Amino acid sequence: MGRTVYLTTPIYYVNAEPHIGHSYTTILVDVLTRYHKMMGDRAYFQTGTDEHGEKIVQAAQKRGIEPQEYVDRVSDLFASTWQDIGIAYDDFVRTTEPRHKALVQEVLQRVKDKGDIYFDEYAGLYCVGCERYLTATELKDGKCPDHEVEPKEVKEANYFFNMEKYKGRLIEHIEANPGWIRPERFRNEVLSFLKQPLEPLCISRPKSRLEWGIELPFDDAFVTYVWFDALLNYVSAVKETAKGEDLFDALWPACNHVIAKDILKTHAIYWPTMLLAADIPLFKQLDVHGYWLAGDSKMSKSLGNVVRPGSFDRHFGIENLRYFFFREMKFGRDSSFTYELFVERYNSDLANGLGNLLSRVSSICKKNRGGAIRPVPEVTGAEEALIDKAATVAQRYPEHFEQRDFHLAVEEIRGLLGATDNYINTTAPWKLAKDPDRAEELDRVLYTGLEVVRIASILLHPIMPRTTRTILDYLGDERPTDGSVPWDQLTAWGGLTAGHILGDVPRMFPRIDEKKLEQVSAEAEAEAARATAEAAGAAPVRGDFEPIGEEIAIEDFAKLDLRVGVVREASLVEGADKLLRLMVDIGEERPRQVFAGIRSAYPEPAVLEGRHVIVVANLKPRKMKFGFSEGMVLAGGGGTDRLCTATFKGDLRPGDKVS
Ligand code: ME8
Repeated sequence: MGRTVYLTTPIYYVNAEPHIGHSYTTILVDVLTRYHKMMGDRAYFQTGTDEHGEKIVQAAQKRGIEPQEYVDRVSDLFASTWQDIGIAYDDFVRTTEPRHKALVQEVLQRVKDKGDIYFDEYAGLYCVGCERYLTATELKDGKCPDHEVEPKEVKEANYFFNMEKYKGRLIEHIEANPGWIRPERFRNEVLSFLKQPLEPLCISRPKSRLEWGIELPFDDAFVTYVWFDALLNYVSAVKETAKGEDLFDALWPACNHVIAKDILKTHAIYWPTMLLAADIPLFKQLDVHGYWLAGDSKMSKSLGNVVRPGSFDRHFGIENLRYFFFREMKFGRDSSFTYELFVERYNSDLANGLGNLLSRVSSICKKNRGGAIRPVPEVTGAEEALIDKAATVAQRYPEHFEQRDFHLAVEEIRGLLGATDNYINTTAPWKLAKDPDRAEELDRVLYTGLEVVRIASILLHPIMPRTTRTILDYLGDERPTDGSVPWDQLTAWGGLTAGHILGDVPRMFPRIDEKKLEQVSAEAEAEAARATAEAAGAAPVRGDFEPIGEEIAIEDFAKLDLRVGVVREASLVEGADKLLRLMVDIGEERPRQVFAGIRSAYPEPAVLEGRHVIVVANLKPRKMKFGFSEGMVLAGGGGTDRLCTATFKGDLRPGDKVS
């Protein structure tokens, strides 16, 4: 086993749905995790949601629901979005969980006992969007530069944490560890900020103003300020993981935070001073990236210019977005996100680049060699140049990843693919195929073209895991990329296996045309207009959540005649291992016969007898092998092991309408 790495994303506020900005950091950490695993390291990936604070309460109030119900809903949305787009995190922490609350209270007590927390009165300018007091120098035209709203003046008695006491030790640490905050620009920014005295950090909110938070262990009239609470997630969730393990000693020394620059101050000043006060060693690394911009502004829910990961995935494929992220953004700098730019990069690098190289070489191989990969041929100067280039790219790739120069790694892969494209154009295998005397040359060119695609797929694997797995399987390289095969071996020239027969060419990276681009951009604009109106205070025009499938109108729904049914008889169906035969009474002369695919959940069907269910009563009867099915019974959890019929609590009668 190589090194251990503990990678974290920020825990996101649940006042907004996940958008492309959050997705970037989460995808970045997912890619880093996969990269480390491929290199043979132990990588642990944690993300989660930040659920306390004023703006969460405001968001819940706006929807007329309790904060707990609201945070449950949006936290689930974050977790399911990450799962839907293939993010492989190890733990998802929520700040409303008992494991987290307990640690926050323990740390507060410890710091209080040390004398670093005191009670005082304070007046300042508070930005609810940032959930912190801003200093006058941070304002732009009197407004918060990130949220473009004027902060409000707040004056109240609260508990304060004496950050100034730890400033000297923090400066020493930053100076002694030049790479601790990366890129260097941000390190310098922090050092220059630390030249001024550090104002005490207000770490409480009186319950009279805000009840939604973790109660202070030493004063039950107050809750903990959301940042003092949130930052501790990085410790609480490894002290007690979701599986109940204590991984703190193993992981904490290897903790690498990844954030955007909006939360630099909280992570580079609040957090380390908190750790010093709590006698917890400092984290290992802070990596800070720039913003994805829409036009000139940071993409954010409050500014109403968001792009949602789920809808992006449906339109264009999430792995293509992952590629775009890594190709486009220089770590630490801002980058623009537009659909036009995405499509341009996709078409040139993936449709015309990697995809085209794979399909043109494959089709010549299939046409002239029956798809068979021949043994590694003798090489000439032209191939040697490519082999050297591939070796250099593979050798520098980990250096670029370690330095967070991801765009350079991608640039070099593009260079390798471009050089191979030129090589194919020059060697013209389609011409070689017509000349039987040049069979050996053809073998060499086909091998070289496909071997470069294989190596490029290994290199792109952390960025596009599913897509590259498809290509690697197609090329016959089924070796695992989990570190069990050393990196040098995976990327060494000659990995294609002689004798492998190519199957059907996977249809990769179809070109995206103008029409599709226009359609998606128009939808995105409409969505942005809706979100902007809502952010400006208008009542939600429609629910915040994206439609899961195709939307239907209320008139479509009204066509369904749903009725309460009571199961009178339930039995197995011979010769159908998924079905049960139910006789369901919906208040008609005789019960209806319904065949339902729920046998896996009810191996003893008699338990259903007497149960109230929902029946689709106006479904056209369907003739089946075993007789007519005269309706449908609704069940939840299809495709999972949680399958069960929908039922009622309450005194309903057969035939009652369900609406
Ligand atoms: O700040 N470009 O949560 P948050 C790039 N709860 N990254 C972006 C982005 C954009 N346009 N928009 C968001 C919080 N992000 C706190 C964190 S941690 C203890 C508490 C990403 O929901 C980026 O990682 O406002 C940024 O730092 C984070 O989302 C802010 O998420």
